[in-house]
Amino acid sequence: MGEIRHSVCALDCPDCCAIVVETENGRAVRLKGDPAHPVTQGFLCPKVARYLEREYHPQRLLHPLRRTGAKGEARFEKISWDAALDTIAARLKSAAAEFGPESVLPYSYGGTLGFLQGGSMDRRFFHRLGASRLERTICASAGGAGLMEAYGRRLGTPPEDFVHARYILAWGANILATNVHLWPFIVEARRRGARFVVIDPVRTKTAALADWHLAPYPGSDLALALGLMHVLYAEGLARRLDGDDSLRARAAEYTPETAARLTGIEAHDIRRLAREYGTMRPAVIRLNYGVQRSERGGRAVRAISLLPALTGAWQERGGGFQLTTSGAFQVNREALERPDLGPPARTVNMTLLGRALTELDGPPVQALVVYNSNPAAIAPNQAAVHAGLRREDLFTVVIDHFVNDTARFADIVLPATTFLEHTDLYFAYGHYYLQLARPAAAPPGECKSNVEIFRSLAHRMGFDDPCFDDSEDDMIRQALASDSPHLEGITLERLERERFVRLNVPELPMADARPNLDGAPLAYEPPVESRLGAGFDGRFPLELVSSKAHDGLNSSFGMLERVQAETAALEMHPDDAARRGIRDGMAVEVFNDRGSVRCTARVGGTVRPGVVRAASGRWPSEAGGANVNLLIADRLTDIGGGPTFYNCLVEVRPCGS
Ligand SMILES: Nc1nc2c(c(=O)[nH]1)N[C@H]1C(S)=C(S)[C@@H](COP(=O)(O)OP(=O)(O)OC[C@H]3O[C@@H](n4cnc5c(=O)[nH]c(N)nc54)[C@H](O)[C@@H]3O)O[C@H]1N2
Ligand SMILES: Nc1nc2c(c(=O)[nH]1)N[C@H]1C(S)=C(S)[C@@H](COP(=O)(O)OP(=O)(O)OC[C@H]3O[C@@H](n4cnc5c(=O)[nH]c(N)nc54)[C@H](O)[C@@H]3O)O[C@H]1N2
Ligand code: SF4
Ligand SMILES: [Mo]
Repeated sequence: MGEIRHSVCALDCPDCCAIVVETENGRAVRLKGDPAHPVTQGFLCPKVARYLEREYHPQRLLHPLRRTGAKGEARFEKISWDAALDTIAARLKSAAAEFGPESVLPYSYGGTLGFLQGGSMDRRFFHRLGASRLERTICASAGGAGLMEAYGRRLGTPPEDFVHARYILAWGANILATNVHLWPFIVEARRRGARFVVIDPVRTKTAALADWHLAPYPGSDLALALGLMHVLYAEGLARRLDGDDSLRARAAEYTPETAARLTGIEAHDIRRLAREYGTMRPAVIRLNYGVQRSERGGRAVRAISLLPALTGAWQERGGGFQLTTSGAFQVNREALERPDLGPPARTVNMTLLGRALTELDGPPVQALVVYNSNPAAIAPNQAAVHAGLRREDLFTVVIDHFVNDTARFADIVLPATTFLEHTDLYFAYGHYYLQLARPAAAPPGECKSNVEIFRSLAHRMGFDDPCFDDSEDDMIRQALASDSPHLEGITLERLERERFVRLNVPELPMADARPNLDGAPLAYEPPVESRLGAGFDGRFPLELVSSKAHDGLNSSFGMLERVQAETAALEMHPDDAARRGIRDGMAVEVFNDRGSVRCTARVGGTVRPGVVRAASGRWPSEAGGANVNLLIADRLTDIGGGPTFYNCLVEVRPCGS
């Protein structure tokens, strides 16, 4: 029996699990869920239960590398840290001198949800340099904007309270895959008599276990929400609220018959859903991020989030709505990120990276520093992203655990530590516990943490502001020094002792929120790239949904064979397959005017006719150079400037036909 350490899963997942790590001689040998954590409850998802396969994978990056081949070829030689950091500092300085500091672009996202490794020394570094500022929109900004429009805050029903619900609606939420620690609360609620309903265009594992599964057309949720409001108002199931005239008027337009035409859900099912939702109390909606990755996604979230305001569900324990809990973690981000260190700078939307690298001028992007993200795999408009990364005059640095698809294009690649190997402070977006983790295992090879790397780079650039000498603990204390009541009484010492501490968030976090009931912006129009839209003049009749994989997490597990197999599959309805001469297991080409990707057909009952589904997170390098993001436009959402991954029209044919 080895030594027991504690850690926190840093992956981009609402659950933010507390982990018990068994170690031997500095090496982690087993990971388990912490039984003391109220949401982790002693178990991990299958991905992270086996995380050590990734942690100690033979391809784990252990040393700094310098490119020796052409961009994209992934030919490198090993170099020292000194040589790597000197090169980077020299190239960033020369780009800033010749083109101005805004020619440097940082690119990072959710590789880790730790405050320190996710956004502290790195932000200070780029702010001080005067680099372009990245708008981090790739995941949740449309939904976030929808919620802010509706309530001005981003809080939701705590997961523990789902046990008190009598009606649970999982709306664009594949709980078993992406939020599995909510599941035990749902199981318990159902044991006590709750009804569990799923709204998802795909018959996911979660949908297959529901009491009722409704499959709307992708991107049509705003119409469905308005149809539900119509019935709630018409049948006296919605409260009379001040200032709701325009919302009532808007909802009046969306009769169940109109909503049925727009969503593909039968009018009588819309009536029944509204009646159940309006009468079985407490009712809670778990909305996840599936809905907002579409052209009307932000306003769809706004409309859905208003349903509990109409029925009064926010006022009931076990009722309400959860998209995210992240708005509660109001640490002192200014102190962590220090935007005051440099001049104001232009912003670049990360969803438009392909255009930023190939079209942006004044100044052009001359240096790109990527960490905590893998844009060559996960960004839309992949052809432009790859073309940009291939530019000979672009200097690219990638900091990662692996030579992933973006690193294949890099001039310098730096080896980073994983969450098991560094200190961090964690927020969650699916519960209200703030957590601290200390290193549980020794970093292999020469891996260094993001904090350490950006600290060294700052010194090499000659940035002598004292904040670049801050230790991890200094920064945790600065982050906790917030004036938010949510953080009152939470100190580093207390986190050290208790590891996870519940924020001071009221039991009914949204009971006093004042909803914005303006119905004017809520008109629904089908997405351009949808069966009712005008995209491609009907030449590509299938709607592609590239939602989250079970065994992978974004592209982070793309080196594992079972994830490669899962993400290579294209789910099709038997009628669509038969019409195209496609049988289960056949190699197929998925294509539109933007390109073509090879997949393996899985013919079955998970999708309705006209919809195909491929799990996201495949490594382009394992798929002939591109994944489904080659087919996906960089059209932005209605609000929030987010991507529209789940509105994509394609056609499918057998390979070689
Ligand atoms: N196993 C696993 N877990 C993950 C991730 C992962 O890659 N794998 N990724 C993490 C990340 S980054 C995030 S943001 C979260 C996301 O977590 P989720 O939002 O739960 O994941 P998604 O698969 O994006 O979307 C959820 C469901 O929405 C459905 N959907 C797609 N389009 C629509 C639509 O128009 N309307 C409706 N009603 N439903 C729709 C999809 O079919 C999918 O089943 O998960 C995190 N957890
Ligand atoms: N088609 C399609 N595209 C999608 C999505 C989809 O559902 N479908 N989902 C979108 C969403 S919701 C998201 S959030 C994005 C996710 O996209 P990304 O945020 O790019 O997520 P990953 O691809 O997993 O890349 C995270 C990277 O961070 C690295 N990393 C982890 N920890 C550390 C660390 O401490 N230091 C450093 N330096 N690196 C670290 C990992 O090794 C990994 O390579 O993808 C988006 N793209
Ligand atoms: S459920 Fe989410 S937070 Fe928990 S171990 Fe898995 S990926 Fe990490
Ligand atoms: Mo995400």
